[in-house]
Amino acid sequence: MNELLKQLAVCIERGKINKASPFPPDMKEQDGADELTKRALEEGFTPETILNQALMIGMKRIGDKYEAGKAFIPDMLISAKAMNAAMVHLRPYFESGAVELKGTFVIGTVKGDLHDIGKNIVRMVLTGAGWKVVDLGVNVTAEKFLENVEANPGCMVGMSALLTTTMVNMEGINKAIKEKFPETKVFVGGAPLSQKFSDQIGADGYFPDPNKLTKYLDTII
Ligand code: B1M
Repeated sequence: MNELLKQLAVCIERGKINKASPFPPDMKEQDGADELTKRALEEGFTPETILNQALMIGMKRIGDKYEAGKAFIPDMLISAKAMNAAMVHLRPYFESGAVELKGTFVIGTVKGDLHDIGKNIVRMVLTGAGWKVVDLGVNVTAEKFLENVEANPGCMVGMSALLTTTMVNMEGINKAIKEKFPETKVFVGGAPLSQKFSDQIGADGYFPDPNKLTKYLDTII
């Protein structure tokens, strides 16, 4: 792996936000996710490469450490902050897509779930691909989805979940949307999901990443 991307992955894993950040102490005075992402773009790495070959790798490592009992919630939080500092630089690239709008996409992380990094990336990529995105944030109830589907006739819906305990909430939300607005397409995504799960809850499809989602949406509009 390229040395710069390697270093950036370490910044995400260890929660090194920027040079000014005193945490972690052994990385004091070193560049953080902020500076290294900027440098990677300047050196010509694409936003997709930076995301997939550095940021996601760092996030996976901290998640694996947490699972193994070698890291704790504050560690995941500080990694998320470092990730957000990196995403500030990638956002304009992901969002600088078509100007003519293809339609409206309502997106949210489902009830009980506070993970929003993946959902935010999906929002940025969809915006860049020419969609008007209505982002409902995190911990979104069926009622809030319904209100926004009603307010955006003809929209499509995306639900995100990162927890096995919250992905189950998608079934009720999907059912509520389909009962009131049967024509509305509802898509799901998030690390613990699968196409099988999407089929089980009666959703219109599972997408492991935003690029596959946008490509598919282009085939159905
Ligand atoms: Co949490 N957490 N966390 N966490 N966290 C995970 C998800 C976990 C796998 C860690 C682990 O144990 N290895 C684990 C879940 C285990 C499980 O359910 N099987 C876990 C846990 C247990 C928890 C808590 C329960 C911990 C606790 O309190 N005991 C707690 C729950 C809080 C809650 O939500 N109610 C919790 C809290 C947190 C923080 C707040 C500290 C923080 C979130 C900060 C934030 O999001 N603002 C956090 C973090 C950072 C993680 C990890 C480390 C990273 C998640 C992430 O951002 N990934 C994560 C471990 C891991 O994933 N390796 C973990 C990067 C992101 C870009 O990927 O979200 O998958 P992802 O999005 C991708 C795709 O999935 C897809 O596109 C994105 C870009 O490619 N996608 C979609 C996502 N949504 C889509 C929607 C679509 C289409 C595609 O629409 C149709």
